[in-house]
Amino acid sequence: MNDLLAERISALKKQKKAVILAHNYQLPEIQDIADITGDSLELARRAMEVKSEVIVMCGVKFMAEAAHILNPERTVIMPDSSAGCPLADMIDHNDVNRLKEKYPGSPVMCYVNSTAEVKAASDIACTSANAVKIALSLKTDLPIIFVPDQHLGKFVARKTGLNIITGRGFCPAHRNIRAEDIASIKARVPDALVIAHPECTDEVVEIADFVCSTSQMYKTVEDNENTKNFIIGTETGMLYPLKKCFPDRNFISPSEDCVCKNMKKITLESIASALEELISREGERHPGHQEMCKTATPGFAAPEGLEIRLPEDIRLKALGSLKRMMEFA
Ligand code: CIZ
Repeated sequence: MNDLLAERISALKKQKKAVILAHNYQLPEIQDIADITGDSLELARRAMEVKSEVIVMCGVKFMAEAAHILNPERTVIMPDSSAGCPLADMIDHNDVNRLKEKYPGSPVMCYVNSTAEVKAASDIACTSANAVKIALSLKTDLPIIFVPDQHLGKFVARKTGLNIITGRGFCPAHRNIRAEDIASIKARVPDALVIAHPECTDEVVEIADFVCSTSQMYKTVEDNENTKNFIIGTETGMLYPLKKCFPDRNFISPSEDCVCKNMKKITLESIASALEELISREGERHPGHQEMCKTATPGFAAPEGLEIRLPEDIRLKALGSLKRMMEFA
């Protein structure tokens, strides 16, 4: 069944000159058919290099927005546009503006897991892979405003010693990882090293041997060549690419509940249907769509609800934050 769908997607991809980008947290079968996999930083970077007409973003909405912001001449679609990020939606640009009023002159750093409006209201974006480096580069005596993730913000504050005012957001999936579950696995597998994502709670981060982004987890496993067992404190999807890369190691998830339901909304069926819908609508124009599509492929109209496209003023302001971040990529 999956093989048939994969073949169908491959033919549709050729027909539509599409490239498939998939986040590390996607279902295994999606990672297997993707042209590019990685964390949000890698996906954003690779989206900028893409020459294909269509980018199919298999991730959550802020990732598709980032691909569009960085690459407006491509058509960016999401196979399921209801795949949002609860963390990103915990703050809006009004909250950022209120913080700016409260801390005048303070630089605003936003985690890439944020809406385009929040990025547009911020000075610089960051991912968990470069947040520490970016915070240190800000060279300010004022407090740094960090939104929306409180746990990543606190992690950066601890690592840098900087005064960081954090938002109150959190990732509901990472909150399901509990320090006591890690401790009970360690009791059974005492040699296991704990690698945790900085979106985890403070208690988990405290007992972890390493705290890093998903892309940095590969390097951590590689560097610890004599270790067989690793407890991976992040979304369970990450175990699949780690096992693929290091088949001789064991990766243990501390919680079966550390699952991002939004990431799992994208299926092979939804990718095939999205591409089919694009093809069937080719050449059509929806009323009022022409203006929105003026940077898209000529003669091409992406179905409403599938294509991610932002008002140009927001896109340009958010581009500033993302471009400044890319200098640290
Ligand atoms: O930055 C990302 O892609 C996320 C959400 C996690 C990570 O560290 O890779």
